[in-house]
Amino acid sequence: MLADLTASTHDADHAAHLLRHAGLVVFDKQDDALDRDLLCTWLADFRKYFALIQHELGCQGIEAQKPFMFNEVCSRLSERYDVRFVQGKGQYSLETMPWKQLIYDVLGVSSKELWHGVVLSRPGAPAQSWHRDSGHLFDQMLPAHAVTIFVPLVEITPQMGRTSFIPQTHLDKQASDKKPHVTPAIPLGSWLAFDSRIVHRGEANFGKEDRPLLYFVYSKEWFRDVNNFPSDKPLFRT
Ligand SMILES: O=C(O)CCC(=O)C(=O)O
Repeated sequence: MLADLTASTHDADHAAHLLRHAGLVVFDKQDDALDRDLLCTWLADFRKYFALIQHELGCQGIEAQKPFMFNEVCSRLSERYDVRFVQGKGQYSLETMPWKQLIYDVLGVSSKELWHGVVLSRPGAPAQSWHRDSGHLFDQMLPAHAVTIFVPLVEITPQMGRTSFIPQTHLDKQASDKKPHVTPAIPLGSWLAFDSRIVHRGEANFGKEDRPLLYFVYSKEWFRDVNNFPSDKPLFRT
């Protein structure tokens, strides 16, 4: 099953086909690999920003072990943080990304970036529940309204937990988590794309290292995500 979910940007039609029909496509070919220096810069950016966040949480007396939600960061489960980057785009712009064509093919050229961020699972983080990042919006089954790209910022070993997906559940409103799932390995430099309606979960981190996963969410221009982050509760009140 997994072999069938890999594609290359050189075959854009096949990649878009997989995303539309399986709900998931993995790019693990050398030609599509992200530049190591860029990955190092992204990791350094994240570490710097997360250190500021931890400092601010400490100053405000917020216990990092308990769930909290701010515009910039949410923790819904212990040792798991969803950090949203609120700075300018620059080196995170879709224009420079190898997935630009895929996003345009599947969401249209007027699509937009909703946001990018990092899901951090620290040692001891439990597995998430099966979930969809965005539910079905209409009674009719329609093409994707949002697509997420996952980019590991470190080499993710099986002990650190990967992300599991249940293929085709993006087209099934009643999807059961009893269906077979896949847990693709995404070596450093590789990346994957998924329809935000697919049922998936982050696995537990049994390792000794942090597991930061950079993500980008793109959507149709009319879509607003009002569920994943609050819009009226900034952590940094400058
Ligand atoms: O941690 C992961 O592997 C995936 C995280 C995720 O799916 C989420 O936070 O919605």
